[in-house]
Amino acid sequence: MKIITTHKGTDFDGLASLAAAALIYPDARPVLPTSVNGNLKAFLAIHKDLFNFSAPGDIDPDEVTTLIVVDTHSWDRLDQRLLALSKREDLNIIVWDHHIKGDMDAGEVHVEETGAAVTLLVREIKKQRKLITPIQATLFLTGLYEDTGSLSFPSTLAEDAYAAGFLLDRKADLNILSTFLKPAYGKKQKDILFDMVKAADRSEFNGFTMSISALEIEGRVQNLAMVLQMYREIVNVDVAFGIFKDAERDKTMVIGRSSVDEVNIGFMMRSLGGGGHPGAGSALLKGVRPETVREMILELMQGNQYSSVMLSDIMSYPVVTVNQDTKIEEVAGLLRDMGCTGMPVVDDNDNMVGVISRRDFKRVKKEKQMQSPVKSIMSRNLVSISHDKSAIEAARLMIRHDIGRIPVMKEGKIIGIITRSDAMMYFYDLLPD
Ligand SMILES: [Mn+2]
Repeated sequence: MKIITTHKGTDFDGLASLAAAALIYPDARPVLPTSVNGNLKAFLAIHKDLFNFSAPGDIDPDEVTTLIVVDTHSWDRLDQRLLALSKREDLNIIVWDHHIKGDMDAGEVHVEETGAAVTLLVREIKKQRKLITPIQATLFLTGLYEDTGSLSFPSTLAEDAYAAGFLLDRKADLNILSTFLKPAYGKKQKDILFDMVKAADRSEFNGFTMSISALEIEGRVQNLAMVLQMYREIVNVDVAFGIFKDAERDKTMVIGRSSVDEVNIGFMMRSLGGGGHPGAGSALLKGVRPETVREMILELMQGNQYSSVMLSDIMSYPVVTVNQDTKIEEVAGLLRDMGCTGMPVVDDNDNMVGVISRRDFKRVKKEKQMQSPVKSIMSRNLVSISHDKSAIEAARLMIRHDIGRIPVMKEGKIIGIITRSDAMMYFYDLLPD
């Protein structure tokens, strides 16, 4: 006998993955763990007859030849009545999961770090051209939205969005889905907020108030950003950070909110590998202790004391320059090897005397000209910008002179280069919520 099961305390992603796997393996019996989470009970109360789920007690472990597990692959997360299977050496195990960690020794493994496990199964259903009903599509999308915060969590991949698109195309019903999905501010969020407020600290930092709250959470919690926003208002500080440690997955979510110009959250979160804009941002860290994150935040706060961003913060460096006497042939090779479209040209004292870019090479008419010094074809149009200017000023210069790279100068020397992509990265992060 083949069976399919998922983790106990089953959530929508687990249930959706179970139902989806039942379509992929029609000869296997789907087994729903005895304990399921609260909002799933409400869903099952109405829909149970649609799915032919067995209870773990109905299964004789000795008869199981193949075990298909979805949305987990850790033995201790299975229903207790199925644990006897972990002793079986002849058992064929197939895994579909989006958690990287697990201790099941599977013969067939489909593990990818997608936002939801059901994404992997929906992709397979699509590939096999299986038909699904609108109700199945609705359940799958509910699981997908629950685990990805409606595609808003940083863990969301393009794959999740493709799966969501497919399910909407198969008539997933968003009205039904929103009835069963947890409200944005539910019991879990309330408990977390209360714990944060109970332990709240408040400190002064260079003229504004701030609070950092660190807390352990269990599993994925939606809308932590909203919880932090409420926390900031209740504790009444200018800047608030939440450090949420999910011990089980060994991941720490850092969320920041700021209402003062002096603290640019987007910058700080980018330094931690995340993103955001000046007022709000987040980062997801792996295997880092909350105390370390707190220290990192404090350190970043020290280095974050400016009201506007200077070019030196967003420019690219170090800059590769070429001497004006370098042969054109050599410069062409250099540009090709480095994959850049141009570079500044300097004299023997490192003063900028021009810029060479790919379009200047059109001036080369004869092969032997490749042996001439680069100064013979470089552009002498010296556009540069001082390091203390803003990104907006750099963008204006790029438009006015139709150039994509501007050397950034400090005391007459080139210290970096600002490119179109540097400027774009900056502006995109400035976009409001
Ligand atoms: Mn999941």
